[in-house]
Amino acid sequence: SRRTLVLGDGPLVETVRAEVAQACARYDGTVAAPGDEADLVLALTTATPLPPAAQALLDEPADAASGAATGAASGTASGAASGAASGAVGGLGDEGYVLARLGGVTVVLADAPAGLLYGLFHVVRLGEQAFGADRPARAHRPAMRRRMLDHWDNIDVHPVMGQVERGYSGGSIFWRDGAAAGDLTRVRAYARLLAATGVNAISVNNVNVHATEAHLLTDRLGDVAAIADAVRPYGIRVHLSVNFASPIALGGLATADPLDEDVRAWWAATTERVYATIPDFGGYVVKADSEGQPGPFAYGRTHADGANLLAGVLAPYGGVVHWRAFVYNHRQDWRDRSTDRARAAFDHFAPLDGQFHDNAIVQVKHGPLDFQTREPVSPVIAAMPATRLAVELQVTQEYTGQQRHVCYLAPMWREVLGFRPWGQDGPDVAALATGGQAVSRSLADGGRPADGGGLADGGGLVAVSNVGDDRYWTGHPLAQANLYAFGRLAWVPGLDPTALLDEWIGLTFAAGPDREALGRTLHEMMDGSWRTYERYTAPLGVGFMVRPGHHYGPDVDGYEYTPWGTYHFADRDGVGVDRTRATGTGYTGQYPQPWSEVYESLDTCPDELLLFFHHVPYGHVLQSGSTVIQHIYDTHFAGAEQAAQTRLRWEKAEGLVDPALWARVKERLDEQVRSAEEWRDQVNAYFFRKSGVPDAHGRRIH
Ligand code: BDP
Repeated sequence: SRRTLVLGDGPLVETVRAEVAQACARYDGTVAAPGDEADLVLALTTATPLPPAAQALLDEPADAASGAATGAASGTASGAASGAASGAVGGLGDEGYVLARLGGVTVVLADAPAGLLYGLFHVVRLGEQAFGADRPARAHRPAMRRRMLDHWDNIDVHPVMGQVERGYSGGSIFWRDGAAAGDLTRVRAYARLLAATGVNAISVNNVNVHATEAHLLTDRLGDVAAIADAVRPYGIRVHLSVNFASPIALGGLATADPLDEDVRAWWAATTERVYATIPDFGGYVVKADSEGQPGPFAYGRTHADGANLLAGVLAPYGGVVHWRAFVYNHRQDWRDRSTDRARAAFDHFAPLDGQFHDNAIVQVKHGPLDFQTREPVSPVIAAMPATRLAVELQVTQEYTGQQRHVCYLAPMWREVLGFRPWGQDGPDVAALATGGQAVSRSLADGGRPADGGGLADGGGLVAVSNVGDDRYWTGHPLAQANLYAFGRLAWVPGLDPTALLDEWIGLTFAAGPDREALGRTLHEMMDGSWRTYERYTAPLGVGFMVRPGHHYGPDVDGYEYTPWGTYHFADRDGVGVDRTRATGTGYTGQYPQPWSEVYESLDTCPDELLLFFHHVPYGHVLQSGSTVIQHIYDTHFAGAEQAAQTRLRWEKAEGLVDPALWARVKERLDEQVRSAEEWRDQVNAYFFRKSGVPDAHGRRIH
């Protein structure tokens, strides 16, 4: 039995104490008192007297940080920066900690209580390993300062979108029957779950702020405060999505013009009340001038004007505004081939670089379109060196199988985070979201952070949550891995997605004699599942062959003649969107070199993005050696086949796992196999009929 000692004061330290007491009760451990012998010491550096092992740590310098082990491995700015900051205890920041095993004692030391909490969860991740051989002291700090989940939850059940927009896990954990959920047990459990992954911020309502939800800012603020109280013990701060037209809708003003004095006064007074109620409130999230939401365009103002209005009123309290760059015309004319939705965010935002206040974070979707299975990285991320940018991912699987299909997304996110907009010698996306571009660029040029440790603050990482009141949290139990991986990547962006998957499997299915066999099965089912999904859905980066509205399942021409700007332009000769400078929309010009050239040229454009950038004949030969049409057939047959194999693996695992969980996954896999075949048959038939080219292997195309 393990003896654990916790030293320090403050509410978060109380959380650590409670966690330890609970674990001791479950695993037959003991809560030690100061002066007792202990196997595990969790202590604030300010606690006195520290036990000898902890004191020894304070006297010795620790290894350079692994907070951005990323970095260390891949040479990014985040790695270089944390290396530059001394690894010694001290300078760990609000959330960092040092972990070591010295003379038979495992020690976690932190300067601030949140660090102790994250250190405890690190010990939990290690399990018995934490008590093995001596381990040198290592400092761990989060790469991203803000690691945030946005909930697209409504209080009311929306007639079209349901309660959770793009939610596939039941109802909201925050809201029920048109009001706040009375019992916050679930919310507390969620906070604990998130803290264990490293997430430290949530936004509690939909970015499409409907009438009822708008009131969360004013007369329903108490409900937000209750959520803040429930998640605070786990180091999580609450943010709110607000409607840009609130001064009109809630304040009775005639305008929401960001430069109007009364509008500013209304926001200032409202924000003052918010902070009087929730002193550690995180800030506002805004979707403006996008898909029908109000915004500054109505008053002839820019998005910088809009964002700065809110940044200005939040600044006195240390709050931030997350201003989304997802702005485009959703009523475009499909006949007009010169309008390219992929260009929109850059065209709107890049010219505003340098105009945003320090506490205005421009939140950019990782791809230029909309969370497709395969997109290039958004060029906005490299285009605003004087702006704090957050990168937005979608954990909820709107376009990747809606939590009915197995689709482990960390490999995709890792590709996004590892993308280097200026080529191999430049910083990657993780470094830009971590440290801000100015710093990253100077590092790329061989420089160092000015004071040997102080990084400019990037905007961090944000994702749309996939959680609901479902028994397994995420509908598909295996979709939990995406939630877990998001938090871990926001803390250490360089983590290997496969190792992360195994970590999640090990922690989630920890018990039982069949643990290893089950682990192997899950690994095989999940590791390549994103690529499998890609194979049987829209080909070669062309995207959006989904059913309009709910976006589930194939609909080859579903969006082709609509105003949404998401087209594939398939005809009898070829398919794909010409986004070149030479003959197309010029989108490739939004990238710096070398990508601008790489994407422009048919010879160098990566196969998986070919149809995103080029319109080509069906007989065009890919770098893989296959033609486009044959690639479509081959991948669709293979993808559907792989889905069937995934189900087979699970069928063989019956009995290795809780029967109810097994049945839930099985039911989802049945649907995945059905849906994958539907995708295969529709996409193959469509391209066969368009092109008239038969399958080289003579397989039957329906
Ligand atoms: C799209 C979703 C829509 C969201 C929108 C957004 O279909 O429900 O409101 O993104 O990010 O992908 O605002």
